[in-house]
Amino acid sequence: MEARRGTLIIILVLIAFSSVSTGEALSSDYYQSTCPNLRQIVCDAVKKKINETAVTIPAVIRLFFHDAMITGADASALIALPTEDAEKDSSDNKSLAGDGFDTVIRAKKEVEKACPGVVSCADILALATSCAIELSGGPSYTVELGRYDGLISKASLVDGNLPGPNFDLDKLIAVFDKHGFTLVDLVALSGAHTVGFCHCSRFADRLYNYNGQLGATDPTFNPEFANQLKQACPTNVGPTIAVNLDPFTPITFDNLYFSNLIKGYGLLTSDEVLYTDTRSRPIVQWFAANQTAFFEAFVVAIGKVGSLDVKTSADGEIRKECTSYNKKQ
Ligand code: HEM
Ligand SMILES: *[C@@H]1O[C@H](CO)[C@@H](O)[C@H](O)[C@H]1NC(C)=O
Ligand SMILES: *[C@@H]1O[C@H](CO)[C@@H](O)[C@H](O)[C@H]1NC(C)=O
Ligand SMILES: CC(=O)N[C@H]1CO[C@H](CO)[C@@H](O)[C@@H]1O
Repeated sequence: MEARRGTLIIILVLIAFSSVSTGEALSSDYYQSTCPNLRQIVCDAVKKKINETAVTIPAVIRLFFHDAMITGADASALIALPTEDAEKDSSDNKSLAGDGFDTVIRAKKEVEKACPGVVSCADILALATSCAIELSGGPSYTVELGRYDGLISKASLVDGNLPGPNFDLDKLIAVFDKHGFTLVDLVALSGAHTVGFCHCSRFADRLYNYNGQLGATDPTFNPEFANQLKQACPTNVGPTIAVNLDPFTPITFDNLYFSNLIKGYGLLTSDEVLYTDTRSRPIVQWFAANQTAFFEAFVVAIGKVGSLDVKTSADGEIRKECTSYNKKQ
């Protein structure tokens, strides 16, 4: 009897903990009394930054995704360490645009003026992402809040945990499934490639070395698009040269990404495969035909991104500065 009671208590404790880690601690009115104008303050900072450079939009969205995939949505990707072995220092992260980091740092500064010491950098990043999406024509959605900032940021945790541009659908599913994303989530989230840039090196093999065959071009490319890309990205191209992920509406968050895939205008293997693989093709066709359906699915999926491994006061903190832990570690 005594032992059984012990088991019961352990089970109850486990339930309590698991409900925290799945993000049930989050709520949309979390800062209602401590920082009532939070969303406005963050969106104003994002707007200001977009006015300086449109790269802000994709940079913030991508930063949010990368941060959440590694140790959860806890702003661990923002940590800068003198030892240069934080998440942001990983080779996978090399291409995260500095403007994403800068946006969060600036928004935090404004938030601290209005409501000092209460709002996490993780929540500011989640809000900034939703502002960037809305300001570029995407869906408006309510952001669940109450995340704490993480206490762990390690480059070594990144490798192998982010999807790669050459992944086929099985590999993409493997990475997303680990975090509980469905195939519809995966396809909807990939729609974030409706904005932003991509460096030539990420798809050069599709143009010049398809399947390891020198001179071969991926036949799933639209030939006209492949020719345009060869001009923008010649074989001797510099490492800083990048092209738009969505060649038609690169700074508008719309469903053209999906019509592009149908026409062979997907830039990365991981983009085009969503159409060429018959398992995901119907979802691509659905989103290409119906932007509302894409937006609805995207809002569900980005909500899941934001609730990955949420930290609490027990395993996180409210950082004073987004790029460093409060206490020296
Ligand atoms: C499905 C698997 C994914 C793969 C393989 C992938 C890969 C990539 C690659 C290789 C780039 C180009 C980076 C560069 O050369 O600078 C990129 C850019 C980008 N990705 Fe993804 N990504 C994926 C999913 C996502 C998701 C889920 C999001 C957000 C919800 C996202 C948001 C972005 C954005 C906004 C950019 C443009 C960044 C910029 O212009 O600064 N990606 N992605
Ligand atoms: C946008 O930038 C211009 C100068 O480039 C400036 O005059 C204007 O006030 C800015 N708008 C906002 C909302 O910051
Ligand atoms: C598009 O999707 C929305 C949301 O799922 C749905 O309500 C609407 O009926 C769809 N429109 C068409 C034309 O199928
Ligand atoms: C934006 C940013 O901080 N990028 C960093 C990613 O990692 C490399 C090192 O691998 C750094 O040099 C970059 O500054």
